Amino acid sequence: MARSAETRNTGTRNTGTRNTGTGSTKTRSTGHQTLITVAPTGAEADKSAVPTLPVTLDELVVTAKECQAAGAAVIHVHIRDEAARPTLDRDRLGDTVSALRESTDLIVQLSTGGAVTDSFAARLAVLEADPDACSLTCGTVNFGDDVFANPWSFIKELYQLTQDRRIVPEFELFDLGQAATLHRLLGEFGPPAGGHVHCDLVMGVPGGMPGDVATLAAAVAALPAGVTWSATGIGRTTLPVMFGALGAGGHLRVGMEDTLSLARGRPVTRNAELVERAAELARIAQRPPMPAADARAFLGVSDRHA
Ligand code: KMH
Ligand code: ZN
Repeated sequence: MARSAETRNTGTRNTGTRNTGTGSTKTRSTGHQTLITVAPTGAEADKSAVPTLPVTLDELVVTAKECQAAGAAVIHVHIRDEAARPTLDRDRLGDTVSALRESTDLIVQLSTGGAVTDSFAARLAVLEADPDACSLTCGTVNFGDDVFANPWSFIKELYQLTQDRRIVPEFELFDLGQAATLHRLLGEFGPPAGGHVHCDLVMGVPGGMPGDVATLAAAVAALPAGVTWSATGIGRTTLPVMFGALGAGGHLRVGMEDTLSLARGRPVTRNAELVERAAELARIAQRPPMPAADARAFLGVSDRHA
């Protein structure tokens, strides 16, 4: 395999050194800042039960601006239709990418996970909206009472499309075995667009890996050498995962896709509350939020504003 160095697990991570198999080794200081991604909407929460969930384009843009001001650099986007149901409508996705680019500097990462009911074809077609980045989940996982399907055939097709279109993937891992699939993907198909591998550990999904510090450490140890990673804990696992990730040199994803409470009896009213809390903890950890411009260089996202 061409990328044996990439896929070898050397146990050294979070050093800020990238060597992702592009043929050049670049050293970047990454450990002194925290990349904060906001996932404001998701596909699961119900607007009628959570009226503060941003579901319209206007609501999403307002949320994005507030979250950028609070310290977010990336926005992980799911969109909704007129009835606030999840959709992968091509035109709506395109309008969303344009509006977010016009009104913020955030890196626009579209979800290719969609909802558990979305077809593989519709999920692949998300890339036609030409986002800066997209999520790419590295395996199938039980998802509450449902199944979030990501067979190898889909993963590799999606990955090659991201390479063709120069869209930077973020590798989402919901379970430890998905790290093995990430090794296989990089080994067989080479580095992603932008040359850098960044993962997001999505922890605490019922059916996926638990959201605790021991599992976080095991997941990080299973990643390919030289990658960077964020973590998010669903629901009550939000805080343990956030504290663990900050302590281990990782980055953070927060947002109403993942948690709807700040504490028992304190519902989230604005995504920015979650970003503000993450940013404050990052500052306490002496790793302040990474500005969007730095995040572009860090993730290898080209500046499509130019
Ligand atoms: N909504 C979940 C089924 C992603 O955005 O890529 C999948 C998900 C992952 O949220
Ligand atoms: Zn998502």
